[in-house]
Amino acid sequence: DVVSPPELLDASAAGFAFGVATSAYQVEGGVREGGRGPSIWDTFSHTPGRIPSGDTGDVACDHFHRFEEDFALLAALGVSTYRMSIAWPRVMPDGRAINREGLRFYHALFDRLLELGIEPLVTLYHWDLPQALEDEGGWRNKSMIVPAFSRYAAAMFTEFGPKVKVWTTFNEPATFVFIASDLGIHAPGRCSHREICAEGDSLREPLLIAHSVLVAHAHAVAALREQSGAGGTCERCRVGMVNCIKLAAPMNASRDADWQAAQWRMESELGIWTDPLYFGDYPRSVVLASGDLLPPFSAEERSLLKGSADYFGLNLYTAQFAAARFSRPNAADMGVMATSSAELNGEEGDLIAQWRETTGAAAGPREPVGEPGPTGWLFAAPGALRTTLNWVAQRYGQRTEVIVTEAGWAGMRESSELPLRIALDDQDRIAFLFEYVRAAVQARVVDGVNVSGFVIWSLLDNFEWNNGFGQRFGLVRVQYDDGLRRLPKASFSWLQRLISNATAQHTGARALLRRTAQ
Ligand code: PNW
Repeated sequence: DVVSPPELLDASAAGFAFGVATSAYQVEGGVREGGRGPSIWDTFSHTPGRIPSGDTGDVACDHFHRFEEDFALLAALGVSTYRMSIAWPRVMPDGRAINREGLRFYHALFDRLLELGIEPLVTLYHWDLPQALEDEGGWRNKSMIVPAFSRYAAAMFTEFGPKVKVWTTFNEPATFVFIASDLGIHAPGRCSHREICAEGDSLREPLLIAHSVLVAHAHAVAALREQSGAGGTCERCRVGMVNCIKLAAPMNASRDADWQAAQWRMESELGIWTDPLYFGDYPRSVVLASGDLLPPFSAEERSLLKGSADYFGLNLYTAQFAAARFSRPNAADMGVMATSSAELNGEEGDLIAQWRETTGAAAGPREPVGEPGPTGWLFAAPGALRTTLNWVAQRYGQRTEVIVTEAGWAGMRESSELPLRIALDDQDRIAFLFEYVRAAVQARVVDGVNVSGFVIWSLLDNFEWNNGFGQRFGLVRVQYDDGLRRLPKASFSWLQRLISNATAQHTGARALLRRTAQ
């Protein structure tokens, strides 16, 4: 019998926990209900000019009132996992004092998910910092924010530990640190102007924040470990961090320097977050290149950080080429560099410039890889997922569990001017997801990477940050101008079929094995 590729895909994807994702500010709405306090995203979206479309998350998908309906969609899809986030300002309006009403809202959500047999994968921080804490310096104020975040985390583990077993501390620090505090196009919108950056050096502040975020992660995980033992309130709980990367691909694959440039970008953009979780410290290349802009970890922090992830959460959307800007053969070998930025000048000084460029601080030559979509940044590059999964396994060990926590596509023909019939027939999203799931299957089955789950962004069209409601990532369309009606797209039915086939074949294969064994 010839097995057609889709069937093969179904069979091999059988072991994946499939899921879909959302985040609080992007879907909930109800920003002034249930005792919720303001977050930096409320402030940001209500500041004229910040979000070009003028959109805000005030109502968003109104998930706050419609979660029952949305969870019925999850059940119909057949996913085993639902990735979502808790809005810190909903459970702690000022970032510190508990709001019981907020807790009740999330209890209701988790109860319903568990009734449906769906495992919640819960992010503590998907960018919606309580405004009150921002007023005290936010992530720039390490001695304030680290204890505040770990108290919040500990309170959530205690409260929801019996219901939620898989936790994420942070979603994509790279995005909220560099995009928000450097480019200034995400909340709180810092440093879009040089004059508000310390010493006019736009990297100092993001690197200081990066450091605070990692230390806050380490302390939150320590709090979880105290509760996750036998008999603890968060018994058998697991925790990790979610990071994103645009895979860096060498522009000229036969040029060593381009491979080094690509590796450098992987280390400075992904390794900067994930090396500390596995090795207890930043990549050497990052430490050398950033000099005194990046605060070092104390010995205690290093030991808290090392081993602080039970799984590797990977958001992988796309890829970009990397090319060395230096003709000197070992220019990208950071081992030769001075350790303080003050010592760096001349050619080495250029490496700092390159570092800025590769971290997104300045626009640089970053040719996209793949097929363009409507967003400007998201090009379909399924091979990037397989390669990145292999990069992770090589660097952190083949047994490192990886969950693809996000992959998704904004549709080409989903704008509101087009007839619904066309907008709902999202064949481009199906093609994208098919290739990405297959890439993850190949990483697992062929390459032996320990990929355990595949979560699609997103269940619903939602508030796409600085792009407002214009970019639609949902498997389900939300009719913003027609009562927020939910309309499943073609990709919804496609995923439904994929999951039920995969499950059936998994069950079938197990039954067969049992019979053979007898
Ligand atoms: C993610 N990249 O951000 C976020 O986690 C979601 O909240 C968001 O809605 C989704 O992607 C779609 O944009 C990303 O440059 C931002 O590769 C940038 C990238 C990836 C993910």
